[in-house]
Parts: sequence; structure tokens; C-alpha cells
Amino acid sequence: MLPPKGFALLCIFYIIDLMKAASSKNITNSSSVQLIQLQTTTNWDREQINHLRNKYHLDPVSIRSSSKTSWDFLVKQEVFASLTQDLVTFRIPYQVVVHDNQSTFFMDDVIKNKSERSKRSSLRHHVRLRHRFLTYDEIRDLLRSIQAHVQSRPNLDVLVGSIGQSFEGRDTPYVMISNSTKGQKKPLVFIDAGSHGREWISPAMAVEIIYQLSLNPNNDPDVDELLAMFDWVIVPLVNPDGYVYTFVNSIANRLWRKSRTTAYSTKPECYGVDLNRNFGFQWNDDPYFGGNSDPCSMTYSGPHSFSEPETRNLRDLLIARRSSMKAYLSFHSFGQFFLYPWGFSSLVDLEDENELHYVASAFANRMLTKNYDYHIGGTAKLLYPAAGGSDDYVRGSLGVKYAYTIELPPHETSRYGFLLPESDVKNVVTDTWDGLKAVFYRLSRILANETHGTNSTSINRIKTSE
Ligand code: 0X9
Ligand code: ZN
Repeated sequence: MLPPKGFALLCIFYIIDLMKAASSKNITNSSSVQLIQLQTTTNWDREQINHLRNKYHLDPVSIRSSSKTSWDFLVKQEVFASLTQDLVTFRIPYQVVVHDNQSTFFMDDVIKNKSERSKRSSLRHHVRLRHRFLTYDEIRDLLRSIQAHVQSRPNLDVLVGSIGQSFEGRDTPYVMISNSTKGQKKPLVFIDAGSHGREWISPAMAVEIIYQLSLNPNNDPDVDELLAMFDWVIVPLVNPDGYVYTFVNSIANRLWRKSRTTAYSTKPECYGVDLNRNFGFQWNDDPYFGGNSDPCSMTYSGPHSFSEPETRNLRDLLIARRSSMKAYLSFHSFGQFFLYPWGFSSLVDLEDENELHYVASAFANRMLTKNYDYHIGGTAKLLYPAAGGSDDYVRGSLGVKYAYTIELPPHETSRYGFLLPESDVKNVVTDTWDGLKAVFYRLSRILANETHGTNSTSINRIKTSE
């Protein structure tokens, strides 16, 4: 989601750079794209914007549409002059937020030092890359290094595998982490990240969790507790092709959301399926349910549920681990929302919403102490309807009670949106890890009480120290 007002600041911030770029580079390249923001104040403005969306086939970058006062669009250079002329005629203010030529501006050292970074793959090398945005290759190599590093530890199993290949043939890694001392099967926490290419902080969060659980870099006693309480399966990059595509040097690439299948359109700008609309619980491609049957849409649901290798691969691992799975967390960005089902409809209540809310509030409360303001709620009620999400599938089809989607920072009003600076990664992932620990402690207490016959509806009486 992109924020209503915060992006205005971004505009001012980047427009200076745009002017610099414009003076040194040719910005009328016909294949280039600009990210522009339009401001709406009245219903009439909004009607005109809808008209312009149809006329110029504009897809908003942000998919949150309720109570919007600003809209962000990627605009091709060939329609730019005509569109901006219309905006002037309709008296709708607009600003160019970022031009194609500026894209490296957002990519920090990931792009600039790419060749230098890709040379080595030792664990020491990866430790140096900690809290950076990692490329697909770096994530894959890091997991291998961690596995090799912990191989000799007697009480820890870290197994790295692949859930299968993406459309473009990339292996999609997963990690199983388990403290096997007692030989008993523990409840499983299943975590995934990176369904949407542009949400770079999401795989960074999954990598941090893998780091913490398998290497425990701070000798944190909580990590031992967490390993004693749960087994862990983590899929840090569900959409490797979409992610790789966002590292190609252009703003249109950087903001790519979907997978990269070429099966449903011959137009490159229409490739891909929104993987978080492709799961098979109440799958629906009607925009009323937050799906979309137009391959050119950013939220294209695919021709039918599980039409994509990426969602089928994840589904198969979810099904295989279903019997012990007690919690499912899917990381996305941005906005600072801790969401639970249902995504497919705001009209259907989740019968145990209070219990899911209670667990989520352990996170929100902890994060508030660190000055992160999180909203908790059902997706369709709080955000927008979006059928075909992985959390709905895990809850609705697999019956896992505690199924969540977490929209990581920045806040929905931030000026950065998807383009969170790399310098913020460290604080975001370490603070979020702390918030997550509160969730897992609370969950563990609840599960222990359930096992000992306490009715789960008595959770309000549970006194915990989290
Ligand atoms: O729309 C989405 O897929 C998620 N938001 S995002 O901005 N990261 O794209 C929210 C998904 C919530 N869950 C379901 N819709 N089931
Ligand atoms: Zn997302």
C-alpha cells in the first residue's frame, strides 16, 4: 500500500533528485516510465482519476483504495505528456515522484556493489551482509552456509531444501529448524515471505528469523526457549522470479509485485500472477472479492486456483506439515498491519476472532513500546477484500487456527512505502523479531493450556509475563 499523504514528502525529497537527473540525462526516452502521484480532494477528482485510469490503462501502484487522497501510478513516457495535460485541464495536482533514470537511487549498495558482493559465499561474508537487502543468489548461498556451519551442533537440526522450482526454473529454498534433544515432535510454526517481489523487507525478515534461530548471534536465552517450544519451517522467498525481476535497474521493475509467468499474456508488462490471489480457498477472480481476471492487472488471480508452480510448491509443503502446524505467518509489506482471516469477504466472521486477536495483540503491544504503531484485524474488514490469499487457505482449507499476514514497516503513512531504505533494515528486523518473540511465548502458553484441558476460550484469564 502507498500512503495518502506521506508520499508528498517523498515527492519533495525526490523531485530535487529528479531535477538533478533531468539536467544530466535524457528523460524523454520512449521506453522509460515515471512514478507519479496524483492528489484527490473531492469526489469529482476521484471520478476524473477513474476516467483517466481507463483512458490510459493506468494500474495504481498501491492496491489499498479506501479513503485515499493520493494515488501513485507508473506512467509510460509515450502517454506522459497527454496525461499530464489532462490533469492540468481537470486541475488535479500531480507530482513526479521518481523517474526511471533515478532507479539506482533506491537500490543502495545492492545494485552498486553487485559484482563485488556476488564473488564470495562463506558464512563470514554473509555475516557482513547482515541486515542488508540480499539478492536471490545471496539468500540461497547464505542458507547453505548456515546449514554447513551448524552441521556439527549436537542439539540443532537445520535442514535446507527446495520446495520446487519457480516458473523460470529457480529453486525455492526452505529451512527446517529443530532442536531435537528430546526427540519429541513439537508444535510447528510455519513462516513464509516474499510472495510479492517488491516487498524487500519481507524476505529480509525471514532471513533474520533464520539467523536468530539457527545461529543465535546474541546468545539470547529466548532463542533456546523458542527452539524448545516449537519446530520451525521457513520459506524466505516464495516468489523468486518476481524478486529477481525487481533487482533489474528500473523503477517499473523495482515495483513489480507478481510472479513472472508468460503463460497468460504475450505482453511483457502483463506477465505474472499475483501469488497471493492464487491459493485455493474461496478463490475468486472477481474484483468485488479482491481478485482479478485481467492478466495485465497487478492483482491477477490466475486462471484458476493453484495454477502456478510457486503456489503449488508452497501448498504441498504446507499440506505435508499440516498435522503439527499450529501457527502460520506470512510476511508482506507495507503498512504495519497484523492481519488474520478472512481476506475473501468482510461479511463472514471468523468464529474465534477474539483468540486470534489476543495473540496478535502480544505483538502490537510489544511493538508499541518500540514506537511502532500496528493495526490488528481481519483483512477484508480492516484493509480490503482479497480472495486467494495464503493465510485464508491455511486457515480455511488446512484448519490451522492461528494464520496471519503481517504487513511490515514502514507505516502506511510513510513517505517510503515499498522503497524502505536499506539503512532501516537492521532496526526493523531486530525490533520485529522482538515483537514476534512475544507472539510465540503467548502462543506457547495458550497451546500448553489447551493440551492440559483448559478451554481455549479461557485465554483472558491466562496470566503471562510476555
Ligand atoms: O493484498 C495482499 O495480498 C496483502 N497486502 S499487500 O499490500 N502486501 O499486497 C494482504 C493479504 C492479506 N490476506 C489475504 N488477503 N488473505
Ligand atoms: Zn504483499
